[in-house]
Amino acid sequence: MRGRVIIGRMTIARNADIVILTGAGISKESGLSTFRDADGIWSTVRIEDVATPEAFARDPDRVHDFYNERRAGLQDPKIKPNAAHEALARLEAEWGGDVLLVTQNIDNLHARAGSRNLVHMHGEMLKGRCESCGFVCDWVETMDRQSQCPHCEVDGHMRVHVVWFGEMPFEMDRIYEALNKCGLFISIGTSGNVYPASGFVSQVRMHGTGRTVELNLEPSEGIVLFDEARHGPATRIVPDFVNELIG
Ligand code: BJW
Repeated sequence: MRGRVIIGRMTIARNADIVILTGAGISKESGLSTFRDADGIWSTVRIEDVATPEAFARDPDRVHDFYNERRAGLQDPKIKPNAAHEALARLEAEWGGDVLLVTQNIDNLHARAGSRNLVHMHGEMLKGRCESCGFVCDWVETMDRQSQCPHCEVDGHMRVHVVWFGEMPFEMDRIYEALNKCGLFISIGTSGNVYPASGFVSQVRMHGTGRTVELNLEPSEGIVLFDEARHGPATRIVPDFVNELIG
């Protein structure tokens, strides 16, 4: 069994490709809020007011303010990658197969921890996009209705480079291709409420051959679809699970 690792009821080849999906729970212990927990972001603002294209068309100032506050919060020196982000970067560096990290999070903590094979399927808070020419660029400052595109120089068409409800998440072809051929799918810190990410575990079960694991504070909506689960804070269960995989 030298080429394989046994985890619970699963046997994983040490060169199997891995796809990891992360959600807001992995960044909670770094000081960033989740969405649907009792103290989460959606307990203070309504989705319809800040996270749809219609909200932005109706009241751009409100939407800019919502992201300006979170953008500034993310750049607070106290907000740093935690042991879970770091463990996933170590897995990518040391595992024998490909590791693709797909995050729903719009923070930059995975990249700062050292993950490189990374897809931000819901975009990035520290980027802006011009709705006039499509140019995407780093954006660390406040954004407002007067902000100018650094590429086409048109005023007033910049928006935060994130995916709102009703919009298509990024790099879906690349993600489904990886899900269909992975040997292991790991879902971390996500409630499984938001499509299409919530469907990744079913995609692996129906179209792939991979085993499926949930690492979350508590059982998610889709818990019955996973072969294995570990429940507890990400900073404990993610490093423990990575140690089980790579020793
Ligand atoms: C811990 C922890 C600790 C806590 N340790 N764990 C009906 C009407 C209209 C639309 C739809 C509809 N039905 C379905 C849709 C589609 C819609 C959708 O899913 N809606 C549902 C709400 C019903 N989806 C979309 O519109 C998406 N696009 C789409 O579907 O395009 C069409 C298409 C795609 C693909 C193929 C074909 C067609 C776009 C969704 C965009 C989501 N955007 C947001 C905002 C992004 C920007 C921002 O951040 O402001 O993304 S919403 C928000 O939810 C954010 C998150 O990425 C996303 C997921 O949340 P997440 O990460 O799971 O957080 P929580 O809070 O829900 O869960 C945290 C978990 O962590 C919990 O389980 C805790 O227990 C746990 N936890 N502490 C470990 N210390």
